[in-house]
Amino acid sequence: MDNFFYTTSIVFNSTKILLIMANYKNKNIVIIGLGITGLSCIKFFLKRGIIPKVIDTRKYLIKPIPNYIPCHLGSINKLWLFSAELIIISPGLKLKYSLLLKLISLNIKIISDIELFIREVNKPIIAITGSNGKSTVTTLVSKIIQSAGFIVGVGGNIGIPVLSLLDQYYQIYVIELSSFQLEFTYSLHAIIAVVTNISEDHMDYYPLKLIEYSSIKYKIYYNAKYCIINTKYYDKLLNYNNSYHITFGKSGNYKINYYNNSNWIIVNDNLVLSCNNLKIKGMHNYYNVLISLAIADILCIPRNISISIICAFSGLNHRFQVIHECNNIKWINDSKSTNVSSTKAALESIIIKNKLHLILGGDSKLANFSPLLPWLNNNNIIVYCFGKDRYKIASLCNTVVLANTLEQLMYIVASSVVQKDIVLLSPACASTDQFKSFIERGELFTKLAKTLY
Ligand code: UMA
Ligand code: ADP
Repeated sequence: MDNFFYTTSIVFNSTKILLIMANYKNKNIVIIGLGITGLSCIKFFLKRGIIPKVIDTRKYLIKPIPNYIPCHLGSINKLWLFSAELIIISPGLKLKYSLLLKLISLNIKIISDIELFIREVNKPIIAITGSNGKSTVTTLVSKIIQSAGFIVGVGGNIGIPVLSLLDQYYQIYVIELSSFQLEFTYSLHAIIAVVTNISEDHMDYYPLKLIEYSSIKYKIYYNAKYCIINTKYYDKLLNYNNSYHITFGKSGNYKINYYNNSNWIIVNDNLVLSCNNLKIKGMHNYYNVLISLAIADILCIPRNISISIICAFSGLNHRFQVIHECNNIKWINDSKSTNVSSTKAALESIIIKNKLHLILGGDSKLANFSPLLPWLNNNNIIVYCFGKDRYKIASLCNTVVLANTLEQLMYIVASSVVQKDIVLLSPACASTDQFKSFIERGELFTKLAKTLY
């Protein structure tokens, strides 16, 4: 088994793919949610000569739609739902469980845009989910595949609705999937599937908490040919018998070991690359590299290509990114940290020379912040909290600086920092209580860091 990555040649077009060319003609179809997903679904059906009904609980449209499409705004139109044959649900829309159960009991099919997409494509899909690291791995993997000469379609939760990928020719797809997208996806048969890691997130949405959330994430492995599995969870996943298993983590086929004063990427016990050669830093990012290399190896991409792309990759914006350095003070934007474990990963990656100014806050999604306790009560760390759940986080700290908004806090931070300090925005919360997205939050932090200091 050790050598199978290198002896198995994967010819993309020969991958066994279950093609379900669904026929939607004359069906009563309802799309719920009119964000970028809903709009891509409308386009999908109109192209096939089908006019769906559309619903959004918001009172306004983010983009105009043709006026011949029946459109219900401001609430859920239950009459439309109960008379539908097929419902396409957007990931940001959470229907009440009781309503979902009733619809399912009436044999009304509820699917995601991902399900629509899978039914249309006949090229291999690499599917990536997890609590953190999805976008980083999705980006790195697609860069490697592209450098190897393949035309790669990248989409999903990363911000590009998958249905928009149908407009062009691709040889392979790299798709990032959220738990909300996986929940209503049934026909996925990825050539390679990975769950990067599992930690608490979106606990406001899952009544059965982590068990429910993680079992939805693991759906990605059903019918996958190669399952890349974090050794931490391997025991729970032994029943995926019909696929090849490749493990990564502290141990496994792909692992990180400390050797000769440096962390090393090790593959099947062979030293492959010193982490000193990487631009992205932190153990969490080294794990992202392990996954990306494992995927590239399965695809038989020459190692020299994979390694040169991995070494050149400097990470994505808003993910643990130094955005300003002045007077020996570093400002780090980690606005994409929307849960506790990504903030923990950031804190574990920082070497504090003087003081760390840690900015937290936003919508916690019912998170438990206790894993951050060692940092919340550390004499070298000054904690600042803002946003909707600031008091919840503050209740765990001995001392804390509080303000309603990020902007107010930034004025206080800028007047307190001295040489060798680090300022870290790693909020551990969603941004949506005060911002359109993590991007807007990160951009405000960057602008204020550069103008106030
Ligand atoms: N909304 C309503 N009423 C509705 C429909 C939506 O109030 O009827 C609200 C939602 O609560 C949400 C917002 O509108 O706050 C957007 O929801 P949406 O389903 O319309 O979202 P889209 O614009 O289609 O974007 C979605 C994903 N958004 C969510 O899952 C919230 C995007 O992931 C994804 O990039 C896009 O589809 C393409 O696949 C974003 C995200 O935040 C980046 N994902 C979460 C995460 O990463 O933690 C899961
Ligand atoms: P996702 O798409 O899953 O949200 P991103 O790659 O966008 O993941 O990173 C989101 C946040 O998680 C950032 O703060 C980033 O620094 C952190 N992060 C990235 N990879 C990991 C990982 N493997 N484990 C923990 N945190 C991570």
